[in-house]
This record gives sequence, C-alpha cells and structure tokens, in this order.
Amino acid sequence: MPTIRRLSAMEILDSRGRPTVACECELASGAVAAASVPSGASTGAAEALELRDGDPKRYRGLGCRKAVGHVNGPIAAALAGKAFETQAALDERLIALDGTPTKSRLGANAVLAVSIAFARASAAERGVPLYQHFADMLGLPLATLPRLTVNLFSGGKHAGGQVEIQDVLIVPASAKTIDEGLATIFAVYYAAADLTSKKYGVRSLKADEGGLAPPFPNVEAAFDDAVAAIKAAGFEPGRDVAIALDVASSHFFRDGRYHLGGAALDSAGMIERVGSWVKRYPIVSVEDGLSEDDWSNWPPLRRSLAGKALTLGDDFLCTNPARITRAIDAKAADALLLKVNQIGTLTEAAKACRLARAAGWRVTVSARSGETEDNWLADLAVGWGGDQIKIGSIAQSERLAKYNRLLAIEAQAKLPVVAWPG
Ligand code: 2PG
Ligand code: MG
Repeated sequence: MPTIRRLSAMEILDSRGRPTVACECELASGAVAAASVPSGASTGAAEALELRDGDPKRYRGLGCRKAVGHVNGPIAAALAGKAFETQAALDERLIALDGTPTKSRLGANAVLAVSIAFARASAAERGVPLYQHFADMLGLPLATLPRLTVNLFSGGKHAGGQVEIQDVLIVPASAKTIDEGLATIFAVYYAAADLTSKKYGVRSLKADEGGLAPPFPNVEAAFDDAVAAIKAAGFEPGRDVAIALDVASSHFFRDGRYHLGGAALDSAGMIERVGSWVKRYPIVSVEDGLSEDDWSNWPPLRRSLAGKALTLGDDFLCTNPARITRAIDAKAADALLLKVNQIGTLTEAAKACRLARAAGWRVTVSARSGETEDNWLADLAVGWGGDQIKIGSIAQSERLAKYNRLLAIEAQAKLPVVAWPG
C-alpha cells in the first residue's frame, strides 16, 4: 500500500511566465515522482480556488508561495507516514484537511499538485505506466486513444481580442492514428499561417496556446480561412478535417447580452447565431456557446445542435459534479470538458467523468492556457477513455510535451483512436 514518506513543493513558472505549484511525492517503497499544475485565464466562476499570494510587488500578486507553503507545512505534516490504499483515500483526506467547498483554505493548486504527484508515485510503485494507473483508478479497460482537437485560430482572452470567440480548433476526423492526426494538423496549421500572412500582410502573432491570431475582421472570416486552409492542405472539410469551437461566451456576455461583432444578442439570438455557423461550416463541437450562468437557455441550445455538433460545457460545468448533475437532469449539454484543476483533486474529476459517461455524454480532456512541460494530461486522457483531447496548437513545448507523450503512448499501447461521433 502506498505510504507517503515525504511531500515537498516548490514554485515554478508556467507557459505565461506566471508562478504555479510543482510537488514531489516520495513513498516508503522508494518510489518518487513529481507533478505540476496548470492555470487558466478564461476561468469559470465556479472553479475551485487557485491560491495566489496577492503581493502586488511580486509577479503582480500571482506568486504561489502560500500554496507551496501549505504543501510543505500542514499537508506534509498531516500525510507523512500515512498509508493510502487508493487515490480516493488520499484525496478525501486532502478535501477534509482543506475543509472548504472551493479549496480556498489550502488552495486547489496546492491540493491538486499533491493529488497528481501521489498518483504518479503510486504508478511507479506498481511498475505500471501512468495511463494504466489512471485506467485502473476508474476501473476501465484501456481501449482507445483520444481524438485530437487542436487550436488553429485564437481570439478572446487568449489573444488580443481580434475576434470575440476564443478558439477555432481543427479535428483530424478521418485520421486513423495520433501520428497521422498530427501530420494532418501540421499541414493545415502551416497552410493557415501562409494564407493569413499573405491575406493580412503580417506574420501571424501566436496566442497563449500557440494558435494563430491574425487581425480577422469578424468571426466568420476566421471560419472561412479555416476552411480555406483545410482545402489548401489537400483535405476535404468536414470529412478529413472538421472544425470545433470554443466560443467561451461567458467572456463577452455583459448585462444580459452577448456582445459579438458589434451586435448585442439576447440568448435566443446567440443560439441562432451559433446555429447559423454550424449550418454554414463543418463544425462538429461547440464549447460554451452560451454563458456559464445562462442555465435556462442551454437546453434549447443543445436541442438546436443535436445530431450536428456536440454541446460541450467548460465554464458552464467547471468539472463540478453538482453542476454536471444539474445539467444532465436539464438535458443542457451532451459533452463535458474535463479540467482537473477546475475541481482540485483527481477523485472529484473522476466522479465528474463517470457522471458524464453514465449520461451517455462525450468527454473532452483539456489542458489550460497556462501549462507546464508536465505531460500527465496525455496519460489521463488515455486512461480515462477521453473521446477528445484539447491541448492547444502544435507550437510551444508545454503543448508539445503532451502531444509527444501521446505519440509515445500510441507506440507502446497500440490502441486505436476513438472514432469521431457520427
Ligand atoms: C478553455 C481553456 C483552454 P483557460 O477555455 O477551454 O483553452 O482556457 O485555460 O484559459 O480557461
Ligand atoms: Mg473553454
């Protein structure tokens, strides 16, 4: 049984140069492993609390010394020398130690760093790959690899706000392997970079997740260029390469209206707008098409997209079992965006995943816009049977670390990629 000998944390920097938490966990068996946690920018209001120091003189208040101190102090003191038969036992102890609904006392960043470092050390103790350990945690057989959904164009909070919506992603829908999927993405990404730099006369800037951010005049221009890039790369839009959106609409919803392209749409108008995009373009998944608290309008949004595109909840659900249960009951979505740091422990995220699956939903396992070079996300997506994975563009090492890990898992586990939902 894994017995914790030592826990220690330190502050490291993420892909935006902001502090985050890394934790090392050593077990009595000698197994030792480290993990670090990501951080979002377009965060949902219902997310677990990421504890920041708030000292404006250091990292604009974003320091993580308090969270690190909580791992090295009270968490280490409570857990050292203790045995935990399961991940759930460890996580329940962490939740009790924090004692708040949003992990605001110890910080979700502190708690999650311990949760993942313990999982990795436990996998090492068992002598199994991390993806296998994650599968066993959920009691699932290893069956598939997730389908890639990769940022092509970025706007909203991850870019300079050129367009309101946050991500136009491409999906290598007909690729049989991760390897083939990445080669497909490469072809489209560079076709898009060539096309937009010619069209707009500038070398495209890259957004937080490596997506291209040319000065599009409006959202539809970004969709047109995505379709053009897919064709220019020699693929058939919709059949070989499809489009997925992260509308991230909570971030342009103010005073009851969606402020999009000069218009101020009400919820019905927003549903209509999203519907018109899905009709005109090969869009197969729509994330946060409505704002996180626009509960009564999510069911009509889902109905209007049913059979054409997934209704995927990110800020709307926040990987939070209570919100997911409410959304299942209301038939408000049919897919979950799963980000473990929105909830703060692996066990609670696993519960979110189970709930979504039991309702027949699809699951997209997602990175954050602030990431580190850690690659546990790839193992998690495989182990938990994610239908899709969303990591960011094929740019920047914090993204490539996960893509390269998927390639390594594919080579080792020889699993097929999930078929795109028809
Ligand atoms: C999202 C994520 C990842 P952030 O909205 O889906 O793209 O962004 O991590 O900033 O919340
Ligand atoms: Mg999102």
